[in-house]
Amino acid sequence: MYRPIYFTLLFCLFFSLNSSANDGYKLWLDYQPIQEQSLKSEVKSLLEGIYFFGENPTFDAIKNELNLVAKGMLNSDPIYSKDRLQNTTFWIGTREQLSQVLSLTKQAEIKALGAEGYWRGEIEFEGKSYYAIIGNQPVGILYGVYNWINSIQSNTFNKSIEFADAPKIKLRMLNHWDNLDRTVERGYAGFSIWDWHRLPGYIDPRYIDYARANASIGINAVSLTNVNANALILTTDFMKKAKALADVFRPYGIKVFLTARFSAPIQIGGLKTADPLDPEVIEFWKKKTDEMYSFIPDFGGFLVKANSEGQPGPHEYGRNHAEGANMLADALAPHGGILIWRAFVYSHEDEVDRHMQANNEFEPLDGKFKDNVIIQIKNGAIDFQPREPFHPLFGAINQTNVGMEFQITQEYLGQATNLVFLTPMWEEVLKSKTYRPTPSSTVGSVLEGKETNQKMTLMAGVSNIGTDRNWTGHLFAQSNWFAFGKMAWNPEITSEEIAKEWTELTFGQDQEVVTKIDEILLESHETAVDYMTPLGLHHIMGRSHHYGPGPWVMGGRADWTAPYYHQADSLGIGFDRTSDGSGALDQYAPEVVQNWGDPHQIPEKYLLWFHHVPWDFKLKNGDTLWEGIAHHYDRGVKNVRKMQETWASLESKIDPEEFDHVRQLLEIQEEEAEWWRNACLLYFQTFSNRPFPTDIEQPEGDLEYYKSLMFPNAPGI
Ligand code: BDP
Repeated sequence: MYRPIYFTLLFCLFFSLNSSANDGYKLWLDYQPIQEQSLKSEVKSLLEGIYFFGENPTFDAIKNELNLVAKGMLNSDPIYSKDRLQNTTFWIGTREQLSQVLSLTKQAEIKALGAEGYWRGEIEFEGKSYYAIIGNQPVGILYGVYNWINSIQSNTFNKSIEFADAPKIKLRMLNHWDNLDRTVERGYAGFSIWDWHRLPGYIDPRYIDYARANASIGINAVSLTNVNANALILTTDFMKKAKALADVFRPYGIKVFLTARFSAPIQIGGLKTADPLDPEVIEFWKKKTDEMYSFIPDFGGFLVKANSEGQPGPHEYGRNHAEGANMLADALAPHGGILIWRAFVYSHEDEVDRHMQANNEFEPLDGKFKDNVIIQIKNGAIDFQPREPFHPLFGAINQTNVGMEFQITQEYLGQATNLVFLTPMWEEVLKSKTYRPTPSSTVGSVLEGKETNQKMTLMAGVSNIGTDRNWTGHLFAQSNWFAFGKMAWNPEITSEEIAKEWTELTFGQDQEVVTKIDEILLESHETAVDYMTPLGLHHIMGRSHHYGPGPWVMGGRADWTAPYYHQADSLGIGFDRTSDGSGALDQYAPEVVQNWGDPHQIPEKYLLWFHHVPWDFKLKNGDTLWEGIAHHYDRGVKNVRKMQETWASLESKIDPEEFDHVRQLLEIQEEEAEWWRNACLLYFQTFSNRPFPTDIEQPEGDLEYYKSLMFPNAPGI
C-alpha cells in the first residue's frame, strides 16, 4: 500500500513549527470563540455578573472553568461580584444557599434531583431575573456548569429554557490498569499519567485537566491501579502518593479507589497466610484500611481481581468469593467504603466452558455478599471481544449489588490504530433483554437498580488514557472516554446522541462535518466486527498482545487458544453452547434460550458464539455460511475505505494536524483490516475447502507468512 511519506513528513515539520495547530490535548473542552453575536452577548452578560453563594473548593474549580470559558470564548475575564444584588446576572449556589430566593416548589423540585443532580434556568427575584445553576451539593452544580458550557459550545443555550438532570448510576468509574512502574496493561496511549516516583511532591498540572475532563462527563470515581495488583500500593509511602491525587480530584467530585492484592498480608504484612477467616489477616486489612482513611478520609474503597488468571484469592484457603469479599468489605464498612469484587474469573484447571465459569461461581453465592460489596461483571462472559452477547450473570443474581465493567481501551478492537466508536456495542448490551428478574428486565434496567432493591449502582470502564499528548493515542478514542461518561450517567442515552454531542464539541457545528463524522462513528464498530470477528466468532486474535489476527493460535492452556473458541473443522465452524454442546446457553433465562437456541432464529451476529454450523448452512440473505463469512470480512475492509473517503472529503474543514493524524491512522487501519481478512479467510479455507465467492476481493498473501508474524514489543502487555 502506497503511503505518501513525504507528505507526512512535511506535515510533521509544519506542525512542529505551527503552534496554533490542534494536538487534541484539550479534548472536548476546547473553548473556541463564539461566532454567533446574540449568543456571544448573552454569555458575556452572564460572565460579567457572577455571584457565588458561598465558598468551597468545588466553587473554586467552577471559577477556574469559567475563567477558561471567558478566555477561550470571549477573550476576556469573568467578573465575580461580592454583592448578590449589585450588577449580578448569574447566580451559582446550592439549594440551601439559595433557599431565600427560591419558591418552595422549586426547592422541592431541586431536592428530588439528589446529591449530584442540578437545575439551571431563570429565577425571578424582586422584579429582576437572574440565570442560576443550582444543585443540592456543590458537585451537582459543577455538573450543571459543564452542561451549561456544552450548551454554549453546541449553540443550543437558551436562557429561558429550564434544564434539570441527575445521574442514573451512582458510581461512574474509570478503572486504570496502570502499574507502579508506569506501564499500562492494555494501554495504547503511552505510559501511565500517574507519576508515582515524583508524587506526592510534584503535582503534574495534567492531573487537574484529567479531573476536569472526567467531571465534565460525570465520572465520579477512579481506581488508579491495575487489577493485576501490586501490594506495594498499600504501603504507607504509596498511600501518601495516592492521597496527593485524591486531594486534586476531590473538588471535582472524584473519589479514589485502589486495587487490593489478596495476598498483601503475606507480601507486605509479614504474615504466613492471606486466609480471609484468619484473625491476623482480618486485623491486617482492618489496620491497612484505617490507615488509608487517615490519609484519604473519603477513600472510595478497593477493587479486587481474585482467583482469576493466576491472581491470588480466597480459593487458596478453601474459601469462596463471598468469604473473601466480605472480609474486605467489613474493614471498609466503618468508613463508608465500598468493596468492588470482579466476576471475571475462570481457571485453566476447570474443564468447563470458560463462558460458564463466572455463573457457576457466583450464582450460588447470590445474597451472601455484604451490603457494601458490588460484583463488577464484564459486559460479556468471555472477555471484551469485538462483540459479545450480554453476560448471563445480569439478571441471574438479584440479591447482590451488581455493576458493569466495559472496556474503553481497545484491547480487542484495534488498539490505538483503529477508529472504533464503542458506544453502539455498549448500547446493544445495555438494551439486551435479560427477562430476569422480571419479564421486561434489560441489562440497563438491572444496572440502574430498577429491578431489585439494589442501593449501590456502578458502571466501570477500563481507561484508555495515557501520557500521549492527546491522552488516548487515537484522536477518535477520545470519543470512547467521553461516551463512557455519558452512558454511565444515563444508560438510556443513544449512540446517536452521544456521537452528535462529541463531534460538535470536538470539531464544531458545521453540518457537513457533524453528519459525516457521525456516520463514520456510528458505522465503525460494525465495520471492525466485520473484518475481525463476524457472525459471532471470537477470541481469534494474536497471542498475548492481542494485536491482529491469530485464529491458528495453539499451545499452552486450552482456553487461551483460538481453536477452543472457533472449533472449525471440515464440517463447519462455531462453538456449540446449546444443551447439546457446553450448555452455556442454559445459563440465560428460558426466553433467551428459546430465541437463541435455534441456529435459524438466533440473531446472526451471535450465530457462531452459540452454534456449530455446517459450511453450507443457509444465512438469511441466501448466502451459505462460508460465503457469508467471506462477505463480512470483505465488507469490513471496504467500509474502512469508505471511512477514509468520508474523512478525506472533510480536509478543508478540519484542523490540519487533526486531519492528518486521523488520515494516517485510517491508512494503517485499512492495512490491518486487509490483514485480518486475508489471514482469517485463508486460514478458515483450510477447513471449509471451498473457493472464495467471486465478488469479493480475493485474499492475497500466504497463510504461513501471516502465521509467522511476531510482535514481541507490541504495547500493552
Ligand atoms: C483481559 C486482559 C488482561 C486483564 C484481564 C482482566 O487481556 O490483561 O488482566 O482481561 O480483566 O482482557 O483481568
